[in-house]
Amino acid sequence: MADAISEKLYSEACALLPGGVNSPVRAFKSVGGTPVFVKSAKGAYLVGADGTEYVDYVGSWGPMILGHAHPEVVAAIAEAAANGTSYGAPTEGEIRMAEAIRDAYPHMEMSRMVSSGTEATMGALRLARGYTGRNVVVKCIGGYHGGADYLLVKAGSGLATFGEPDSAGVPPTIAATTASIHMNDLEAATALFEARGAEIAAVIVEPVAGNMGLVGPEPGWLEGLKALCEKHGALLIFDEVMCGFRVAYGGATERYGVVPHLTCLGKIVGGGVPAGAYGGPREIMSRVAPSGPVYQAGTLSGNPLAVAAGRKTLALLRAPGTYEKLEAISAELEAMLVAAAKEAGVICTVQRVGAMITPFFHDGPVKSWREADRCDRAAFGRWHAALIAHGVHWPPSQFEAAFPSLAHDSEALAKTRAALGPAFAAARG
Ligand code: KE4
Repeated sequence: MADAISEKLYSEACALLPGGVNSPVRAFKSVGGTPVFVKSAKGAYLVGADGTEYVDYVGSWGPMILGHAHPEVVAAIAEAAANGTSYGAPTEGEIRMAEAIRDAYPHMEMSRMVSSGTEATMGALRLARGYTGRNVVVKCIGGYHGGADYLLVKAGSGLATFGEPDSAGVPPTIAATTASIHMNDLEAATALFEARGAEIAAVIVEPVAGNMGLVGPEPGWLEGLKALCEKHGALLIFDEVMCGFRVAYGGATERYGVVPHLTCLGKIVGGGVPAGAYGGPREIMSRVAPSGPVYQAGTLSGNPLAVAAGRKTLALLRAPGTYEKLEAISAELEAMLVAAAKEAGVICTVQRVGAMITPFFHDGPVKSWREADRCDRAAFGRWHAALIAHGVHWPPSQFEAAFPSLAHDSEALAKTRAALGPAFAAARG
């Protein structure tokens, strides 16, 4: 239950913004109740409209890996802003940003900055279609890659069939160019390629999925997808918008050692300022306008504020010991969740890869949407409401990952631990 001020603000917002929000998941629709309106944030904490302090695990859905309002990131943004917020002309900073991306992801010899993860995946997929001359893209059921029409697609009646719109406004002819398979189902991927391989431009996957809840790649999944793409002349695209710079400095590619043909980045790459990027080998990226025929553009792409925030964030993440510290924090959170669920006698499978974590109210491992879809959504909703009531701001959906940060110190974790008891008691119903 949110505070009275958030309630009032929400009713005002609903008169002016669809669902009272500027992005659907923020509306708490899948968990019920009113969203907390945020007044400020610092480190591991949000301050709600009524002054209530929350330990925050949404972290702006991933960007705030350093914690909110990191003083060096804020200073970098302020310094850049004093020199102008956007020029619409090239800057040296964009070169240094592309170098920093290449240092983390060596296969990204060239990259193009954009202003969101959606733009990054749209750019990469148009490039894959332009590069291969093919039209079909393949995604995972339960995978999310932003709001492009052909990505808002649900699986057809059978597996590996072509998509049907998963949103109003998406023409069936567009949805039909997208095929869906279950994550970690290499058999389905192989069958699809054998049936339609010559038409497939790209497979786009979250190598570590966060948008069906946290689901990691089974051994051989990523390697198998790459082999299929190479065999059939398609491109493998890793959508690392969420897991990039989070599951390792070099993301899933560093963690699992599988190098895709193209990578999409977002969230952390902009340090909390709107930004995204896509990139890969020069041989592919040189097809992007103006050096090649694949058009893609953006007024604020690579703007000085995003570049300043992104470069400072990546520089701070390169500090020695960063990912060991993040791993220790995330492992402690995982242990707390497991212990509290056990203590309450609640069936809950906690899954984690690095600093991405989800408690699934499901008996047994979740390896794809097949299992995720069988979670007890009502139990998660009760659990989430109790966390909010006890000062912990957790992603408001069973099908999202939570994002511990480097700012989640022992005090923040202790406050979280104290809230988990009541939360799992509420989940038990
Ligand atoms: P944006 O256009 O929202 O910056 O990025 C789209 C996107 C692309 N790829 C992946 C793997 C993503 O997770 C996202 C966006 N993630 C959601 C969280 N599930 C953002 C939160 C929201 O939609 O408000």
